[in-house]
Amino acid sequence: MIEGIVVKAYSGYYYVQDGDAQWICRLRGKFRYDKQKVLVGDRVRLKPAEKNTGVVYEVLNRRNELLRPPVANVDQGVITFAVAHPEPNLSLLDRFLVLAESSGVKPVICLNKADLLGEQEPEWLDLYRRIGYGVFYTSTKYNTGLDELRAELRGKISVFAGPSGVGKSSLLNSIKPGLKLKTGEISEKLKRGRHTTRHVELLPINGGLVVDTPGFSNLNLPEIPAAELMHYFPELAKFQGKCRFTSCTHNMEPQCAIKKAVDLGEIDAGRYNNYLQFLNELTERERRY
Ligand SMILES: Nc1nc2c(ncn2[C@@H]2O[C@H](COP(=O)(O)OP(=O)(O)OP(=O)(O)O)[C@@H](O)[C@H]2O)c(=O)[nH]1
Ligand SMILES: [Mg+2]
Ligand SMILES: [Zn+2]
Repeated sequence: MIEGIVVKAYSGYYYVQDGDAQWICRLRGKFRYDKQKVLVGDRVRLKPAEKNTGVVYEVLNRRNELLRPPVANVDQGVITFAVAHPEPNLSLLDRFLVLAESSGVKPVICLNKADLLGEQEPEWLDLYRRIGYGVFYTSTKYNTGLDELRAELRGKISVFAGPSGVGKSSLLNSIKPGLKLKTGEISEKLKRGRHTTRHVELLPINGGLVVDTPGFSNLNLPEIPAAELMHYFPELAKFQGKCRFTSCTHNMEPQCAIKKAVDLGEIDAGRYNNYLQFLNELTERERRY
């Protein structure tokens, strides 16, 4: 048996990477009966057949599983925004961060199109750095920050996510010349009414595997209990157990350690507002079901 990673799935064929070799596989019949899904990113055992074909016999345990895009065993999410065109939306960034944290995927933040602003990075970027997130400030025009980002991809499965037009595909093209992912102007994308990037595929880059995803501009919060939301805001999680009431949701309750920290400027008010907005959404959802 050979072990490898599913890098692509296409009309019933699974492309399994094992070092430099790629095996084009069918699934063993049992998968159909068990209704077991095989995802891009899965580690599988296969039995070789003729030439470079084979049959997948077994899927090894998954560490995690993303729904959108459907990828298993993701090490990190590179949440990408642009300095401008399109303007960064920090509420959407916080949504991506909550989604990644709750899926067991380490998020890092990439702010692209640095050339539109210059050397001085926007202040909010440092806020996220201080919270503890890895931050990359890049430009595919001036090739800034690309070496650092490239190094971060080594030995991992990374998913690039973020709104359409921020330059996810352009970044990957710059990191690995010859990749030739399609890129485009936002205006052209809107005209066509769809995104440039579509298929889910793990691309080998710099000793790592990377997924380029189509951008999206809205994102539902994951299915997490409202009471757990604070754990996905690392700077709020630190205050666990410090409020007067153990059931404190850090909203209206008196003697709340988090509200106090916001008043003192220890917690950023914008982040806290996004927390409250997400809390409200999750509470509404719990009321409906
Ligand atoms: N000024 C500037 N423009 C950039 C930079 N990187 C990419 N662009 C431009 O931004 C536009 C969108 O780039 P894409 O790479 O297609 O964006 P994307 O995030 O992959 O978009 P989707 O696939 O639709 O999600 C293109 O016109 C790029 O040339 C950059 O660093 N600076
Ligand atoms: Mg793209
Ligand atoms: Zn509280």
